[in-house]
Amino acid sequence: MQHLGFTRSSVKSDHSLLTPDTFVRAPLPGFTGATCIVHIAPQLGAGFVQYTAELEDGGKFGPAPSATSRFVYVLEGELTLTLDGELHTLEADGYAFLPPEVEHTLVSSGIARAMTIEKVYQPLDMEDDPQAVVGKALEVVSTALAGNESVQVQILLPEHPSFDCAVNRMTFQPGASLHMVEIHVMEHGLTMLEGGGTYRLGDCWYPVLRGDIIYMAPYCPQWFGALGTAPSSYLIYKDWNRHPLE
Ligand code: UGY
Ligand code: MN
Repeated sequence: MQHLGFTRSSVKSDHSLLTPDTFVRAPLPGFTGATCIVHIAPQLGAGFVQYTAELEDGGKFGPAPSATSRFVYVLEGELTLTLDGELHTLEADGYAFLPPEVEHTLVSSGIARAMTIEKVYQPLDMEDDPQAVVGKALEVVSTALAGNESVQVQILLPEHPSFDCAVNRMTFQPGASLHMVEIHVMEHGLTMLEGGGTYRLGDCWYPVLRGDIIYMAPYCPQWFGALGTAPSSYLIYKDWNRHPLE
């Protein structure tokens, strides 16, 4: 469809907003019956990769690159994860964290879409590697952000120093917002899961909706206010638990 050159997508030095009308699909090595949209990558300045895998019935993930952890969050459909000889069914809002070099397969039953985040794992001298995690986001306990009950956070990965990243689901009631403009060393990969509102990124304010992806570089000023009549939720990745010089 011709949009006369208009899109909400925007790529700036400290942030990117990527909207579905600009997504370009491409194969990744080892995937079968699947195509991927790489939203965020080192080519954008990020220390991680975030992509949507779109799978046909029986479509299969390829291996994660070596020394790399993989986080998978099912957006639509159903994936079967084989891990340590056990089968796990991941339905919508189901997720898994797979530490580096952990043998696994991920196969779709029917059409499925999954958000995937991969990063080279940063070990800590004093810690063993992190454990694999399989969970259902909607069953994870939620807590109010900074005492504000209208902004809830679900922490999807264990709060243990062996984990070098965090992935949270945040839910805002209509009209709720982050209580401050955040500026921090961590970078973010964000997926709008439902609803929408206004995202401040750097010195720009954007309307954002379900399906949009945002990259925030370290120190990118950020703020979100939810609009509409139903809650807004997003999945948000950040590097975590590591010294910036390591
Ligand atoms: O965890 C975070 O830094 C989160 N509050 N950031 C954000 O929502 N943009
Ligand atoms: Mn933040």
